[in-house]
Amino acid sequence: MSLVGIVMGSTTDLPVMEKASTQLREFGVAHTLDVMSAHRNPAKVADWASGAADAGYKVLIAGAGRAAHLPGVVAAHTPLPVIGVPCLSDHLGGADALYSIVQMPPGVPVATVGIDNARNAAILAMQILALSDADLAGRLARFRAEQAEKGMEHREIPAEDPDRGFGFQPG
Ligand code: AIR
Repeated sequence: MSLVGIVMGSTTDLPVMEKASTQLREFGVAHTLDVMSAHRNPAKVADWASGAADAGYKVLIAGAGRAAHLPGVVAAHTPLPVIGVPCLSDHLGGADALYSIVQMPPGVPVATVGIDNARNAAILAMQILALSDADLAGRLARFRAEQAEKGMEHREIPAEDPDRGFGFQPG
């Protein structure tokens, strides 16, 4: 059964939103990907979002660009937590979608990640799922440990060669 539902406003968003799917696959979390627009397919969006909890989803990820109303509309139709991904378009550097998604008025929140940061949306979804799933919590802990390992570098710089150590490529 799919635990995470990923939805996006257009196939244009697919290259970004696929990163959420890739990350969830790496975590071994079953999920679905759907494309539907909040203004081109409003009835379909309402239908999908209002049925999501009964369908077994636990978290929804919604990505859109420009006047990115999809995450807010999805959140309006479900009690499930919704994570919004502002997608970069060819105007305004993605700030249009970011502000649209992050500025939900009080009452119906959308947890918003950075512009095009669908990967973080998947990790956040995993963290929510891990609250009630010890196995997922273990996978998340391993992911954190691997990440910590990759992010560190240690070099010994001999005193007689003061230039070494600057501009090195971590290897
Ligand atoms: N969009 C589509 N319907 C509602 C919105 N906000 C967004 C898509 C995409 C952008 O408009 O999420 O990021 C351009 O979509 P398209 O289909 O015109 O290329």
